[in-house]
Amino acid sequence: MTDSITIALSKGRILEETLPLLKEAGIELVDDIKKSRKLVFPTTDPNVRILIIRATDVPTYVQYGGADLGVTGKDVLMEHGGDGLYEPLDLNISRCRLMTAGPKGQEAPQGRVRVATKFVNLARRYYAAQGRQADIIKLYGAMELAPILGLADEIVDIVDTGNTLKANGLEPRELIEHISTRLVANRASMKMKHDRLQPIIEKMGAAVARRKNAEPA
Ligand code: PRT
Ligand code: MG
Repeated sequence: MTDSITIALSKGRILEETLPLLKEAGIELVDDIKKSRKLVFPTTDPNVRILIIRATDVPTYVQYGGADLGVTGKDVLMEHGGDGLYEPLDLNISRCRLMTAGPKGQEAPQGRVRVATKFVNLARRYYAAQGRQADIIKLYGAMELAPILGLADEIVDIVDTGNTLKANGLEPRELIEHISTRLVANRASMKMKHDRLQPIIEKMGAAVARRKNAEPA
């Protein structure tokens, strides 16, 4: 049905900041998600349902049309690649930086560098663009351990306060990209369901703008 809309949200830290923005677009969850084991949730709009899935799965669901809209980090989108996706809105939430990092006081090696990360595609592109030879080692978490245990010379990871790096004897080296959470849309849905999606995008955009205006200068 071209009238019903599915929105894929990332569980975890992004979710809490996303729900108020959706609410300002007139979409509210009916259930208490903390008490539920459901994956698909009805909303106060009978034509809108919400999926709550892993951040890294959001681009895939939206790309293949399993969801019309999605909310996920720019880091996840850069790693996934943009095929089949529009990115109509920067939600300006869960902001952080994607950086390289290594042992404190130590310089990156001159020749080949061993890099541990969960962002393998992104890291490969970054080091290639820098003209640096890199062996990329895929990890699924706790990247900070890799340099300590001699697995890698550097990591590519998300940095916010820098406390995690510091606590593990690492320091940030190069900034790869400023990251924030984005609204993405399926390309076919943007055409077929334009009249349904456009008002949601506009209202969320207005909610983001109101927050920006309320921020201290
Ligand atoms: O948990 P799961 O494996 O499913 O995925 P995830 O850990 O990527 O999800 P989640 O919910 O933790 O993060 C989702 C998104 O939040 C990311 O894709 C980023 O776009 C955004 N974000 C914002 C962050 C952070 N800030 C952040 N600080 N994601 C992760 N971190 C982690 C980082 O990996 C590191 O371990 O926090 C640590 C660094 O924080 P500081 O403050 O110590 O520097
Ligand atoms: Mg996590």
